[in-house]
Amino acid sequence: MLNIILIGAPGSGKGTAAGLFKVEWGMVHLSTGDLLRSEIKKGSELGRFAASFLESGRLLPDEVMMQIMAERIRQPDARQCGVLYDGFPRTLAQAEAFDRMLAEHRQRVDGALMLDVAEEVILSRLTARRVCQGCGAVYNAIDRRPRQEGVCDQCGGAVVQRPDDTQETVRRRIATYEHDTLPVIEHYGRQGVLLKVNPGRELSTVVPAIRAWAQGLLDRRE
Ligand code: G5P
Ligand code: MG
Repeated sequence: MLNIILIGAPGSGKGTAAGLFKVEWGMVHLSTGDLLRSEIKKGSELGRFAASFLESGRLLPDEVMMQIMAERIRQPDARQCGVLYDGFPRTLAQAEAFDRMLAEHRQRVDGALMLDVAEEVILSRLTARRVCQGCGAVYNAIDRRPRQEGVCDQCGGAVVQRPDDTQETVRRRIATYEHDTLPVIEHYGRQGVLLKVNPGRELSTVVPAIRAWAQGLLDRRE
C-alpha cells in the first residue's frame, strides 16, 4: 500500500496527473477539493461550512481537514489500494499531523510529487478550465473539450466552470499556496521522498521521469 502526495499550485495539473496515474498505478485518487465540492453540492453541514472558504480561495482550518481525512482514510478503498492524495496536505501543520496519522496505521508518505508550473501558464489555464460535476473529470475550453459541449465523456455529467476559477480568486489561491504550501514541499524534501518536475505547458514531457520514480517506489513496496 503506497501513499503518494501530489503538490502544486492551483492549476498546476494535480487532478490531470492523478487521472492519468491512478489507473496506471492502481491507486485511489483522493482530491480534498473534489471531496469538499461534492459536500457543497449535497448541501451537507460540512458543505455549508466549506462553501465560503472555497469561493474566496482560503484554506479550511487544519483541524477540520484532519478530521475529514481521518474518516476518509478509514474507508475500505483507501485501506486496500494505494492512495494518490491531491491537494492534501497543504500546510505544514497538516503534513506533520498526517505523518502521525499514517504512523498509527503503520504507514508513511512514500512519495511526494511536486508539479512546478509557471504562474503565467496557471492563469491562462484556470480561466479556461471546465470540470465534470459528476465524476470530477477535468477539461479545458481551448484544447481538451468534451466530445459533446457541456457533457462529460466519462459519466455524462454536466461539465461546468468552477466558481473559484475567476482571475481574482485564482490570484488569492496562488498567494495562499506560496505562503502555506511551500513549507510542505520543504518538509518532504527533508524526508527524502520528494520528486520535483517542471512540466512547462505539457505534463506529457515529464511523464517518463514520473513513471521511473514511481516504479522505484512500487518495487520497494513489493
Ligand atoms: P483544489 O480543488 O485542490 P487547487 O487550487 O489546489 O484546488 P486545482 O485548481 O484543482 O488546484 P489542479 O488540480 O492542479 O488545480 O489542476 P488541473 O485541474 O489538473 O488542471 C488545470 C487546467 O489545466 C485544466 O483545464 C487542465 O485540462 C489543464 N491542464 C493540466 N495539465 C495540462 C497539460 O499538461 N497540458 C494542457 N494543455 N493542459 C493541461 O482546492 C480548492 C479549495 O478547496 C479547499 C481550499 O479552499 C481550496 O482553495 N481545500 C483545502 N483547504 C484546506 N486544506 C486542504 N488540504 C484543502 N484542500 C482543498
Ligand atoms: Mg484539482
